[in-house]
Amino acid sequence: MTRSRPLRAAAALLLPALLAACSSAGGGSGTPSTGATSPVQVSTVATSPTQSSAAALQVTVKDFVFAPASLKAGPGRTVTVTNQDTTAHTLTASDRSFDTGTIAPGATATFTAPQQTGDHPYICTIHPFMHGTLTVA
Ligand SMILES: [Cu+2]
Repeated sequence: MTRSRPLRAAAALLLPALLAACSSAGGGSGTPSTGATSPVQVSTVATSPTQSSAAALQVTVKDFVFAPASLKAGPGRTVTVTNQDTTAHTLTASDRSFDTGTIAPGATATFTAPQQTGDHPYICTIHPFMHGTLTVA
């Protein structure tokens, strides 16, 4: 069972050699499928974190609900609002410090987060029962 493979070459090609050895030595015992799924899991994990401070700030309106209902943004950040509903909405601060104006169904608008830190409740002026909170911090 002594292999004559040079150690220098084995070191340079360590991972490919191991994978190749695993595949060829497995002989269809099911081992290669485990190795094939690993990269897929890694890429899935890499795309999961979406709440980065550098990521675009986004509110979606659907079924008369702001999602997320509470959003954190830095002062002066631009927040994008997408209306996925079948009726027009607004996203308007209760103190009018920011306002998208009327957003038609399927349209997108933006507003600028105020400089004042703290919680800024907002509503839809067309449907005042719709509400959310922008936290500037
Ligand atoms: Cu509305």
